[in-house]
Formats: sequence, structure tokens, C-alpha cells
Amino acid sequence: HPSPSPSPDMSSQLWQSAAAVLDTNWARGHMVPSRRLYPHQWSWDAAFIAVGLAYVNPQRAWADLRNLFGAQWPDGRVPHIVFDPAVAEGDYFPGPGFWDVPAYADRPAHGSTGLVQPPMHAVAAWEVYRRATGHGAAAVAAARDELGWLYPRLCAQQEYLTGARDAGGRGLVSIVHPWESGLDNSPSWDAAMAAVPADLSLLQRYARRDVQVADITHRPTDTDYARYIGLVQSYRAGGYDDAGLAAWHGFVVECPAFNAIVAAADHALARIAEVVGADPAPHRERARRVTAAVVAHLWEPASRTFRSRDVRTGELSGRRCVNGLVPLMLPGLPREHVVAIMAEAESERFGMPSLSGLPIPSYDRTAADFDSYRYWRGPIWININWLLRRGMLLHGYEAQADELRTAMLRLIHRSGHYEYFHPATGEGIGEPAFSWTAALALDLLA
Ligand code: 9WN
Repeated sequence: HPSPSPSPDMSSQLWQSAAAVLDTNWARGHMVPSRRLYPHQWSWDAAFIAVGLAYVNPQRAWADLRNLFGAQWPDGRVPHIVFDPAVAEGDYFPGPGFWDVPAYADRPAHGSTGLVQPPMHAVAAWEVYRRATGHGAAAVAAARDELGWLYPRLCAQQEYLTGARDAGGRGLVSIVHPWESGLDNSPSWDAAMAAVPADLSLLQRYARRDVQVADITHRPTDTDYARYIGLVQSYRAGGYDDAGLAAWHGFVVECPAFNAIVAAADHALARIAEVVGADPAPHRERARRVTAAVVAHLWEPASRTFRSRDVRTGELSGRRCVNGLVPLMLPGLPREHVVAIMAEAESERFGMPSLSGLPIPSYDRTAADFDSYRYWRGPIWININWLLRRGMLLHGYEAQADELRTAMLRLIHRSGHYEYFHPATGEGIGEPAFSWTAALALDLLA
């Protein structure tokens, strides 16, 4: 059922409500994903948020990225959460006290986690720069300065990921915790997580904060959380060091979406390099290498999707998840893979809007354990659909990209700027005023 494009009225209402969400979620010099559940700064959220702030408040887009990269570690890792010292330890678990990261003289004392998230920031910085022309000559000059400040930091981030984090030695980045994927409880990790000990007594020692704020049936399970905590303890005990990871750490996995974003970051860095007077060639070359490694090691032809790989066992995940479609965003993806992914996106398993009237869900709709409410195990997420739409535009699927855009905008207009959405009814789930949903709505409207 292709729906008509949003009317001018709908568009202007949506624009205003989205801008209001971003205003509400600005907190003491940085953005929060949402006020209650996520009261600190998150890494890949900041990137998606910047894409939307570029239209309504570019200074905040740059300030937010500066706050994040101000907490970058000397080894180049950009932490997945930068803690706000004004927020009480009890307002998010696990908070700064639990992570206990090493202190570095040049970083804020309130600290961060030791994990990373998908490096969307180069793509975001390029998008914010590109929009600066709409705000006058001074904004363009300021944007150029910001790119100059960010460029070496973005390079260090890529070098950390493609260096220390190439745990499998095949030119792919490994994640060491499901939180690093940004797709926390995706079925993509089920097989690898099954081998991680789940010590439920940890939940007596450390109470979950999320379930005090959100509906427990919409969140990862206690067993998931026990494993999440155990994995942080393991990585922390090793001093957050990455040497020999696969031999001593319980979760070392190559995610197709994370690696696609790594390659996309180098494509964006090549463009940024041209603006700041650096050499774009090494970025294009690394983007080509990472893309080739994703295709060579993570493609599963029978299912027409990419799969995550457990580096410890060498096994590909048996689950068809939306992270297996995300490499569509890569310019260098071979045509046969593009065609196969589009066929999968249009199948009953992912059901493009022409089938469901709704954007693409996080997991195969026909899977026996598809769960319409539980976070990354079925619900619709706007950031992932935004990435997929970019891929469709890039590879010449204009009609499908437009269909997806319309479905996202209608959904957000009808249900609100929710964190995620029910894949059959479109009901909003999770946090109601979620920053990246609002930010990406602005980009889709612009
Ligand atoms: C853990 C902030 C983050 C997002 C992730 C999402 C969720 C955190 C949590 O919220 O993860 O990092 O506490 O559940 O899965 O993608 O960045 O919005």
C-alpha cells in the first residue's frame, strides 16, 4: 500500500515537533538521546542527531561532536557513552563508577565507558558541513574550522578500530560487547552470547535502572543483562586492552552493519580530507579494503544477507537480521549483492512499505522468535531505515527510497518521535521524545 507523500501541513507539524524534541534534549553543552532513560551522551546517537541539528542549530551539532571527541582516549577510541558529571550515578546503570576507566590528564575527569559504537561521525560531520551553505558565509567558515578540528580525531578513531580491533586478523573490526553494535539484543548475537556465562546474581548486586524507567517486556532480558555486565567486567579486568582479545574475552564478533559504517566513514573522510587539505587517497583505499572484507567474509548467499561472524568459533550467525542489509549503504558494494539485498528487503521477511505500509523491522518478520516489542528483536528503528534509504538512493532505487521515506515520515507523524515502533501497528515504543528519531525526521523533510 504505497501511501501518498506527506502533505505540507503534516510536514510543517512534523518539522516543529522534531525541532522541539531536539531543543528539549539539549543538556548542559551536549545532547542526550532522551531525558529519562539515557541521561548522558551516546556516541552514535550524537552522529545521527548532528545530521538533524544541521538544519535547526548547526552550532549545537558541532558542540555536541566536540563534547564527544573531547572524551576520546589516547588510543583513538571514542567512548560509547560520555558521562555527564551533573547526573547522579544512580540515574543510569552502568554508570561511571562501574566502568572505572583509566584517567588521562587531557580528558574530562567524569569519564566515559571503555566501549565504542559504530563510527557514524565522519558521515555526520560531512552532512553538517554540506548544510552550512544554507546558514551563510560565517557558518561555512565555522564549519570548515570544525572539520579541521575533527579530522585528525576521526582519523585516530578509524585507526583504532581497524587496528587494535581487527581481532580476527581479516581486515574487519570486531565488537567486544553487544552494546558496541548499537543493536543491543539483536538475534544476530544469540549464538555468540549463548557461550557467555549469565551470572544472574550480578543483578542482585547491580540493580537494572532501565526497567525502573521502561517496560521490562520491551527491553533486553535479565539473562541478557547478566551477560552484558559480565562482559564489561571481563573487558575492564583486562584494562580495556585489546591485545589477543579472541583468546581471553567471551564476545568477539564481526558485525556487517558496524563494518559497513567503518567503510562509509572512510568515504566521508576522503571528502573531508579534500576540504582540510589532506590526502583523500588512503581513505578511499581503506574503504575499498573494508568493503572487500565484508563481502568476502560476511556474505551468506543462501539468505541473500550479510551475517555477523563469531571470531572465536569462526561461525556465521544463523539469524537474518537487519544488520545484514545495512552494507547496502556502501558505494563499492558489487551489483549482485545490491540486487540480492533489495530482493530481501522487498520480501515478506523484511516487507518494504509496499507490503506492510511501514518501514523495515529489525528482524525477519517470519522468524519463529520475531518479537514485536522487544527492542532490537522485531521493532522498527528510524536510524537503520535512514541508513537503508541512503543505500537505496546510492544504488539507483529511487522509487523504493521514496517509499521508505514516506513510510518513516507518516509513522513518526502518526505515533510521535518514539525510540522504536511496533512492526505491525506502528505504535510507539520506548522513549517518547527520542533525539535521533526527531533529527532524522528533519533530514527526511528537508
Ligand atoms: C546501551 C542510546 C542507546 C543507543 C543504542 C540502544 C540503547 C543502551 C541501553 O540506547 O543502548 O548502550 O542502555 O539500552 O540500543 O543503539 O545508542 O540511545
